[in-house]
Amino acid sequence: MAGSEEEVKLFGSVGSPFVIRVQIALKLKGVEYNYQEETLGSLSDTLLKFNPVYKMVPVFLHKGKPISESLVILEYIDETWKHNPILPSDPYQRAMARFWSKFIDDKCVAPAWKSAFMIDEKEREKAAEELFEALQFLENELKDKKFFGGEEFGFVDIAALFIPLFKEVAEFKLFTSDQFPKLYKWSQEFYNHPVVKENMPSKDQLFGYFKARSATLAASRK
Ligand SMILES: N[C@@H](CCC(=O)N[C@@H](CS)C(=O)NCC(=O)O)C(=O)O
Repeated sequence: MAGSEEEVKLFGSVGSPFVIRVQIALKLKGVEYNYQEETLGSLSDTLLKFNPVYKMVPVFLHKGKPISESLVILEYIDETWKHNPILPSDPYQRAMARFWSKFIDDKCVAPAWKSAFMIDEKEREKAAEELFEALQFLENELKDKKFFGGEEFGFVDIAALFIPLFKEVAEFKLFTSDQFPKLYKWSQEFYNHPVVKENMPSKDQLFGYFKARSATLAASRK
C-alpha cells in the first residue's frame, strides 16, 4: 500500500545480483514487499530522489524511509525483522561476516565483471588473476563448512552470490571444481537452498541482465 506506515518496497532491476541479495534476505524473513522494476541506464526520478548519492538499485523503502547499498540493506532487514537471523549473534562472528562481505565487494565483484566482460584479452587476464587470488581467500575461509557461517545459510552466503551466479551465467571457465573444490561445493549448496531456488531469476532473465550490463560497460569504455 503506497504511503502506508509499514510500507516495504524494493526498487530493483531483474537479474541484478545486488538486488537478488535483498530479495533473498526478505524471503528468508518472510517479509512481503512491493517491487518496483527500474530500467538500468534510465532510472526513474523516484529512484534518483531516493538514492541521489550512488544513483543505483537496489533501494529499499521502509515506512517511507529509503536505504541504499545492498549490504547496508541486508543489515537493516536483519535488525528490523529479528527472526531467522542472517548475521551471527556473536560479536566477533558478526565482525567476520561483515569483513568477508566487504572483501567480496571490494576484491571479487569488479575483477569478476572485468574477467567476464573485458574485451581486451590482457586486461581480462589481469582481472582473472586478481579474482583468482581473491577466490583463494574465500576457499580457505570456507574450510569444511557447509556455508560461510557454518551449518546455517547467512550473510556472507548472500553477499557471495556473485560467485555461483557468474559461474553459471557468464560461463565462468576460470572456476572449476579442481581449482576451488570448496567454493564449487558451496555453490551447489547455495543453489540447492530452497530460498535461493525460489528467488533466482530465470537463466534468460540473467542473461538479459548480463548482456545489458556488458553493453553498458563496453560503451562506458569508448
Ligand atoms: N554497491 C551497490 C552496487 C549496486 C549496483 O551496482 N547497481 C547497479 C545495477 S547492478 C545499478 O543500479 N546501476 C545503475 C545503472 O546502470 O543505471 C550495492 O551493493 O547496492
